[in-house]
Amino acid sequence: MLRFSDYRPSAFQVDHVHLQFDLQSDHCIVQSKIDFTRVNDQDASLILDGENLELLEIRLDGKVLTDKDYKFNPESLQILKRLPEKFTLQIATKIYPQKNTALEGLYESQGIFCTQCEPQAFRKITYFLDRPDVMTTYEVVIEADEEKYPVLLSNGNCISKKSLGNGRHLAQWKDPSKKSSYLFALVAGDLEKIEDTFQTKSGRSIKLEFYAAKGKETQCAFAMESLKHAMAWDEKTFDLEYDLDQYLVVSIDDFNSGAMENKGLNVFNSKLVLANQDTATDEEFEHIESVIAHEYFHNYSGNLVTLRDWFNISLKEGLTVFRDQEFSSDRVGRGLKRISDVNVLKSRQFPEDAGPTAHPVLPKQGTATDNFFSLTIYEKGAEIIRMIQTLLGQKKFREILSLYFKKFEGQALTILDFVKHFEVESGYDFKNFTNWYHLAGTPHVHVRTDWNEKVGEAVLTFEQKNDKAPLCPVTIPIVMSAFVDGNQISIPETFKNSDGQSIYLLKRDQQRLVIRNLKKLPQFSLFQNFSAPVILKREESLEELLADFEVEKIELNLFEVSERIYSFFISSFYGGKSDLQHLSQFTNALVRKINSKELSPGMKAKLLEVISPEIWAQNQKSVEFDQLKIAYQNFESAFFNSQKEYFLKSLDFLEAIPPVYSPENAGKRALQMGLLKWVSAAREKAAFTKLVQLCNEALNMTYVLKSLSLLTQYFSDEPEVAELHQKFYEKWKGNQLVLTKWMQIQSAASDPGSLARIHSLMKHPAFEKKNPNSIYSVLRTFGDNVLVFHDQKHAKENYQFFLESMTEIDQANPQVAARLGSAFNFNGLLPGKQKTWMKDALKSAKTKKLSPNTSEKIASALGQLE
Ligand code: HT7
Ligand code: ZN
Repeated sequence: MLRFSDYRPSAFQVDHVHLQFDLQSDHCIVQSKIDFTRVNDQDASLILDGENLELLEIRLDGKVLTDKDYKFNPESLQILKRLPEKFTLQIATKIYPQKNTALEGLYESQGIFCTQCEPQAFRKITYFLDRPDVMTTYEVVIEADEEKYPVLLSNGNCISKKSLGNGRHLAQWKDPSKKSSYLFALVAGDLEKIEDTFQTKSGRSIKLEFYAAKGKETQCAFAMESLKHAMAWDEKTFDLEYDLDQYLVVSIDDFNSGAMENKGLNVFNSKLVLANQDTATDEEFEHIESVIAHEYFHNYSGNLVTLRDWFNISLKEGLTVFRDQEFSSDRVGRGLKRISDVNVLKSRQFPEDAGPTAHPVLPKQGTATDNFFSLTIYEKGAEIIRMIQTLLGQKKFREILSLYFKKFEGQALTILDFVKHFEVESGYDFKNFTNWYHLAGTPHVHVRTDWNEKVGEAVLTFEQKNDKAPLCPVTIPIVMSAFVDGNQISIPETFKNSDGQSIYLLKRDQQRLVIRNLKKLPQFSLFQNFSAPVILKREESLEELLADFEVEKIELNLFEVSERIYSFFISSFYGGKSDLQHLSQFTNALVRKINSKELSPGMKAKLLEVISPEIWAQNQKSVEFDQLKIAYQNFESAFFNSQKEYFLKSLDFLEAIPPVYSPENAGKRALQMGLLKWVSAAREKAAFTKLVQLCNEALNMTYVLKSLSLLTQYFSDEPEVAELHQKFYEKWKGNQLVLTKWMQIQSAASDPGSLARIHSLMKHPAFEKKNPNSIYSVLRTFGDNVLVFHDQKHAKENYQFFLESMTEIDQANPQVAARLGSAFNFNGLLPGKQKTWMKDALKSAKTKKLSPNTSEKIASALGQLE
């Protein structure tokens, strides 16, 4: 078990490291030369991390060590000899990248060598002090076959390249910046590139290069533009200029996660860097822009100011997510971006925080460091940073953050150092606030409004409760305003941040806010822009919500009002009732909003989205998912029928929007397809015709994929749908990225034959057993599809099949297998039978030989059910 409290500073510092890689057809020899200095603890011996390494030789200050001088086991290498103050170790090891299916350390993907060292896989390459607080400079020599691997890359600058005359060549790279070992990278392959430059604020010219397998490099053009936007944004917003002379990005097909911010040499999952109009959807363009920015922003938040240890990972991840969210807000629109970020938080992070693997943003312990890369660390971590911004106001916050990067460059910090910096610079007391970092679980905030007409007094009663941390209140900033007859009134007990927002602080379990001298009960707008990551329960009637829907001006809050209205209807259909009168009142108001000019098309599309089952379920104690599925179906047809004519008329479009991606075009397309979804959900013939037409004729992947997805979801019985699938497959047979999306829409559909379809997808030639994208697109989509996965009729088989697949994948790739564990987040809500079936499937999985990553996920899922 890893424990936060076990942290000790390293007794040795690394002054410099030189690495030599000899890449051969079935192995690689790695020779390291590491200069050490003892920095404290005169008696400590040197213990280096290493995993699955074949040790060939060790030299201390040039002299070969004998096996009496050192001790090694599968996890470490200890030097037993007394070490001087300063010394150099040379270590030769042999590794097998071609056999590396875990995709950690050095591995080969489709003929390209590449590395993934975060968090602790540098130790799979060579023996080292593989911990983020050991930062040093690197020099790297790569030798490989000249024809097969003409491109040889590492961090920093290429200082020489030469042919060795025997069919092999070498390249030498030097990284002038000190970095942690998790940021080391090497790539070798037959790659092509596109190039550009970025002129920094101070006038330096930075060389930008994107590499991909031959023929695919032109698909990096959008990502290149995104990078330039991100570089300019970080200069403008935080006065952060890129520090090296070049910035390289490589696209790789087999990659466990989205991308990696290695210093000066990012490695990207090809799905997050390759895009063109024919093959990528609007959502993907948006996602690519934000991930390119995220990895670039890590250059400061992570690489230059790094983390002391892996418990503090949110220091860089939470902060970098916050930074990429802010960047994307400026690119695509603040309101829409906030809606989609809050949606990720509510539909994915909240379930994680309520599920078996719930943990604080600053965890105290863990089994597998890999499992720390959670939605909680990333998304909740970003929300905590956002609350700090809310408390101080954006201007002040940005000044202090900018200072943080300057002050701590080259250092390894903790989250509490970060908060301390804000405390010192702002004078704000964050003492109680830091509980957000230490507690697991999402606080539920209950708000009641009481109105005493006689004395003209309104009382807001707030209560916070967190099942995972009872009796531990957190400081919750509630950004709020109140209106009487449309005029804003001032609210007592609030303070204003530097942006002029009024903030009420909920610090205790229960608080009352009394507003006196009123003629009328005000209309309150609470938690503006989702000012704290809480589950809000407001005692309010559908009438009140419908009234709010008419007047709410903040996009995020308007969306949330619509979400709560949808929730009301789903609950009544789930309870076997329907409320058609209110439904038509809502859809009339919705149609008015869609027809008006006050909202953007993208925002109108958002209002057409029904609350997701994952979010709806959050206020329940137990859920019969099959009944919930029926409730959704019944609601969908009632919703359509209440505006049948309007929806049918909305189909009069084919593709009037230019196919090119832009946030505006994306919003317009989203609205068209949002309307078409409702007609499809009612299984109207007109929708079918339209979808087939779009599928056959549209020039843009957003239309094609969305149409095929709606056809699969609502018209799977029509023989034409199978033909369209076949046609799609034939057309895109050579393009694995497109086929991954194609498999995903099939896996996401919720008709009764789901498991059979998952089986056949996994046998389909499009499914690549060892490719993480393939696995995620089929299995993770299936496991996270709550209405299908937990359906009573099929749950038993679903669970068994899912866990068998998970444990099989674990043999080859533990990180990917463990990530499938998100399927267990709803276990706490399952009805009795499903609980038993899930327990049985988990127990049988537990008997297999599992990696620490997967075993931790399975054990906690089981623990929650027992
Ligand atoms: N910092 C990167 C994390 C990452 C990762 C973590 C575990 C296993 C594989 C991984 N690949 C990349 C990505 C990021 O947050 O920017
Ligand atoms: Zn990151």
